Amino acid sequence: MTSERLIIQILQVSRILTPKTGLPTPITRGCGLKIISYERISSTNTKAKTLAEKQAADWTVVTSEVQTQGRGRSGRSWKSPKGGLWFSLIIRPRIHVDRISLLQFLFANALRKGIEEVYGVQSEVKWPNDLVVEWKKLAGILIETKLSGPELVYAIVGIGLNVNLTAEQLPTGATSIFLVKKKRFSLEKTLGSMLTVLERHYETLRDESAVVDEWWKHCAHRMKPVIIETGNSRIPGKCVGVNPDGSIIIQTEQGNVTVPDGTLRLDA
Ligand code: BT5
Repeated sequence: MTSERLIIQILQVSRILTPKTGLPTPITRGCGLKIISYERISSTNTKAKTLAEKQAADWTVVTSEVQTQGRGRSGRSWKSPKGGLWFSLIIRPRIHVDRISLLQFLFANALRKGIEEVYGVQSEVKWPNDLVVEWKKLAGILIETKLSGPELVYAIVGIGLNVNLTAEQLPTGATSIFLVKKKRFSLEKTLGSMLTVLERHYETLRDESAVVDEWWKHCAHRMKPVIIETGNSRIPGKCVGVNPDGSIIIQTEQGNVTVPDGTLRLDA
């Protein structure tokens, strides 16, 4: 048997999200979290997508102890042995397609805060979707979306956080909460706490500049020399900002260049 359902749990989050004065519709309807847990599954993002297609509710969460085919961006793989938090949220925010990229900054901010509050670990954000501690990757986020014209139908927010993993279980250049704190945490309890923090941050999606400012304030490579590698080019320069559309701004000898996607390295 490759996948086994363990528990379906409802975690009632304490707050109902309400619209701020003057704004027409709430981003969410207010929600209880339904958590669907597996022992072993190919990818929580893939499973969440199937459930979203079957009209699963906003803030349904799919988690698995092990992923056999955990996914990163652009077909890369994500190592997911037992000991990490591997989960995906189905969200249906009422936002225009132009604002989808903000989700990546919003969830990175929320995850950074959750890691600080729940595990007592200070991390920084790294473009486009990582959480790092001293340049070692602690967590990654994979956001996949379905659109209908200018509307977002749903987004799957996949989060991989190395909690109790040892150095032998991790790829080079990665770290875990265990390696930083020298202690292990209950995955079940900390998932509940992390989800509460994520939900609390969700409403900040309304405020585009606050989301981007918060991200930039905690950016590991703010105003530092970096190299951005894209499919066919390598752009060295100083990182001088990010845009709400998810792109990064690099100051080069030829002027500022805006790069929509790629992999960032420090130019040591
Ligand atoms: C990411 O991709 O960082 C997004 C990772 C998202 C994983 C979650 S787990 C739950 C959900 N279900 C899924 O199937 N996926 C999501 P990217 O920026 O492309 O980084 C991928 C690269 O990170 C790999 O090529 C490795 O170099 C490295 N890597 C792989 N596993 C890692 C791990 N456990 N910790 C740190 N780095 C890792």
